[in-house]
Amino acid sequence: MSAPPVPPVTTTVPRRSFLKWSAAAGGGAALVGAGAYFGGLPGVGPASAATAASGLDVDRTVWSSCNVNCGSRCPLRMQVKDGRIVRVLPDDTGDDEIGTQQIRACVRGRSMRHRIYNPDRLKTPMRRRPGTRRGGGEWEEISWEEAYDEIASTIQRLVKDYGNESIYLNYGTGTLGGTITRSWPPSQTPIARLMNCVGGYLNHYGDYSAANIEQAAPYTFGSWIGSNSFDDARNSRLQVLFGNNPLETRMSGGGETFVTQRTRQDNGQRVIVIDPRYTDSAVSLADEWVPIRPGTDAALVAGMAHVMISEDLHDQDFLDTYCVGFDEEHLPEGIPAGSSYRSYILGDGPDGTEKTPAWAARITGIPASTIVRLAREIATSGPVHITQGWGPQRHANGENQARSIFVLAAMTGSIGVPGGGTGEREGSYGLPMANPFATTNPVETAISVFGWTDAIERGPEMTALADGVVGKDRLDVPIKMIWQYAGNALVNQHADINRTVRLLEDDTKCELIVVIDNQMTVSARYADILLPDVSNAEQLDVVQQGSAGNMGYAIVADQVIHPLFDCRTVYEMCSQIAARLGVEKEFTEGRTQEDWVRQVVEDSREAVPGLPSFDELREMGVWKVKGESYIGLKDFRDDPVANPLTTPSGKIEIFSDRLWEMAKTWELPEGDVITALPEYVATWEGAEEARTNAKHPLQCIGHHYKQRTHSSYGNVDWMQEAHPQVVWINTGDAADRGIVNGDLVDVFNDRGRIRLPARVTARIAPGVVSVPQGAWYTPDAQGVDVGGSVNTLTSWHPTAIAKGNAQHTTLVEIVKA
Ligand SMILES: Nc1nc2c(c(=O)[nH]1)N[C@H]1C(S)=C(S)[C@@H](COP(=O)(O)OP(=O)(O)OC[C@H]3O[C@@H](n4cnc5c(=O)[nH]c(N)nc54)[C@H](O)[C@@H]3O)O[C@H]1N2
Ligand SMILES: Nc1nc2c(c(=O)[nH]1)N[C@H]1C(S)=C(S)[C@@H](COP(=O)(O)OP(=O)(O)OC[C@H]3O[C@@H](n4cnc5c(=O)[nH]c(N)nc54)[C@H](O)[C@@H]3O)O[C@H]1N2
Ligand code: SF4
Ligand SMILES: [Mo]
Repeated sequence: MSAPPVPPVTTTVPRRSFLKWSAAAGGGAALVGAGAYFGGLPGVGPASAATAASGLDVDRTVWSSCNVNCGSRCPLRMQVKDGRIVRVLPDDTGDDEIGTQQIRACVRGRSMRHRIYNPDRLKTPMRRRPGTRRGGGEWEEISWEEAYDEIASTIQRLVKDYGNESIYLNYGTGTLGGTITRSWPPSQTPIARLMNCVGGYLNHYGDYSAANIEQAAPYTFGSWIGSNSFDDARNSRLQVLFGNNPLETRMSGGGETFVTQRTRQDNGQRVIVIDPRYTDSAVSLADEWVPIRPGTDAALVAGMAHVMISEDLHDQDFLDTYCVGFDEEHLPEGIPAGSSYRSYILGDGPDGTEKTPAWAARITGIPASTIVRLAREIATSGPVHITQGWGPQRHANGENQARSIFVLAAMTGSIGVPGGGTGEREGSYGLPMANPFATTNPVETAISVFGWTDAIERGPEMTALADGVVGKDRLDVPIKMIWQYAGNALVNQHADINRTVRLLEDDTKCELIVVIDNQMTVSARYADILLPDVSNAEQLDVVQQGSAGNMGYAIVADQVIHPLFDCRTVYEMCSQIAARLGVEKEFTEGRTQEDWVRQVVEDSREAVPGLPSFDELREMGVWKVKGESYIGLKDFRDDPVANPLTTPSGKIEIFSDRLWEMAKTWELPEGDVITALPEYVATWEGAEEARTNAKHPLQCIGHHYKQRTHSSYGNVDWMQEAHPQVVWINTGDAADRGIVNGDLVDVFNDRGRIRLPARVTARIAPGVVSVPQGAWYTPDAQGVDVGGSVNTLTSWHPTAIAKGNAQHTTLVEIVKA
């Protein structure tokens, strides 16, 4: 039997290349960024006249940016007085038109000073005091030279004893916006460049954001192709958002928050939001909110498909021409009868169950009459601007959740046309900026982004068929060293924190953990060596844009102030370690950080017509260009023969032959399944189990929240005050438990217990609670996490295909504390 298909690896084609969905920058690029650079600290940035732009008495105003991973990316103008940042102002270039809009920073970016000057700032290199427990909080200050020596000699020892695959670069997106300072994808980080000079490191594929949809999409579409960009909703009468909350997850005033609201305002399309929560996006955009039980979108789609098929409302021509597996006439060869989606819906498949609206209603919690009405409206308003966020896929059945929404897009014939959509997350215009700093990893072995704790615990037991190891049938060695640069996934952002912490406390397993951060984060507590990085206001970089509809932009974020304390740049750290490993020349190529930044801009000018020179860009701060709207799969729709998809059939695969094979060959834990069709699958700790689990009957999700970008900004006083950490609970569920708004409550399951105030609200579906993700794990003496991190409750259990994170699939109970 031939080797089973493995999930496509995303290490070589980073996911953030989604941002380059649309092709090249349009000709005749309009130059709209014309802000002034008022810079000039002696020895910091180029010298020019001091200006007081805001009326505040300041020495100068310097362009910087906010580089965290919120999907947006905002220029910031930082005002300096006596060497200290005293005020942070937003972009003042562009206008209020889509494509040239101002990129106004959100409340987090505006509070940046409180992150830069935070009491948690790391000041000097530190080492866990020898002989003490990892995570015990006992540190000794060491010199940079000692830190470099110890790291370099340990790398040499581990490479010799275990090989390069024992060294892992953990996920971290704290400086995602940077280029030389970029912390993800691992292949583009300075740490990767360093490790590649000495033989490489163990790769990961996927990311915590979208692991499941990324691996699922290729089975349907051949690759990740994105849905139509949000500005394209202007061509639609109806927009449907499945678990997509741009008003909170794309908060930049120059990003999707602006684009969605402005498009709705101009065009007046009807908007339906399907989400367990009445989100900020639903509040501002939606005509209708459809509360759904988490993890049940595939059942909702099936129920709607039943209505469409019964009433002949679906686009049969589209399905016949462009798709495989919708009906029996279009199944791949050799597949048994009854395997089509139509048969699944009508009860002619192996399970013999008709997926009626009443069937779907029982699972989703949405009334059958609503499902019928939605199906009719969605089927007859075409094309429908249809997108999903990444909430639906961050579930135990996340791959099928994602794929089912693609089927809805196909059944309505909305794919590849203006005003339509593929059902994926919205696409967005992006500039194909070059990155001459990135190098290639000689090691090809990769694990899923979510699999690293397993790789520490039982590395050599992990295989391709059971654990999704790629590039090898089985890992040779466990992880022995972790680099955690600008990330908090070592503890706080990974699942089941109590279990992770127990694993990390054993330093005979993973022998060296190096954390490079600028705050004493939850992950930093578990370092052996802690290296204090500068903030991005303390160094120069070129910053890549975030999602902003059909606008592209680039920022030169200048050095605003001198490094605080004894902090150093990651470029310097890596150069120094490289020197000790005998590869300094290979690492630096004789260049300074500024040389590299200049090179990035220079090398990008060919692919990005109109991009100013580095010096011009530095003056301007931000450069914007209006691009085209993105229409996912337009070429394929226009001519499916000339432009086939990269699926085996060249078509949209509603039934996937490859998944059919994998279902037979992959070794899955009891209860986990892979299905060739995007069926609704009841999973561990899912909606079905909630009904029968007397101990933990509530479904707990963890939405992305305004206070923070993940854990970043979580220690900022202003943000804590503006948007406190609370658990959302439905009014009825609260009443059943004697809980009133503001009560301190315990949320718990067998993995852990957190304590935080309750937000009693009708804005969340009954039976569902949401603990905004990213709060800082803070166990008290009894082990109760009084910081309220949802990952104290979540599970390590990976998803079936992607082996990804299912951090929105968790059952809990709540009591008054
Ligand atoms: N339960 C649950 N867990 C989740 C999620 C969920 O929905 N639910 N979401 C997941 C997702 S989508 C993601 S992307 C991950 C995010 O997980 P991470 O990528 O770990 O994101 P952050 O928590 O923001 O951590 C970024 C770190 O970078 C640091 N940092 C910021 N700026 C700098 C800098 O200039 N230099 C250095 N060296 N460090 C810097 C910050 O202090 C912070 O510690 O979390 C995942 N975890
Ligand atoms: N303010 C802020 N913005 C952020 C971030 C942040 O931490 N804070 N993180 C950024 C990052 S890295 C990422 S990856 C994105 C994450 O973006 P998403 O993954 O899209 O964000 P989530 O809040 O996890 O989920 C979106 C919505 O899905 C809903 N949802 C959960 N489960 C289901 C389900 O089963 N079905 C349906 N229909 N809906 C469901 C949630 O209630 C939520 O409103 O956000 C980015 N933007
Ligand atoms: S957190 Fe995101 S939206 Fe807010 S300022 Fe930073 S980049 Fe902009
Ligand atoms: Mo993410």
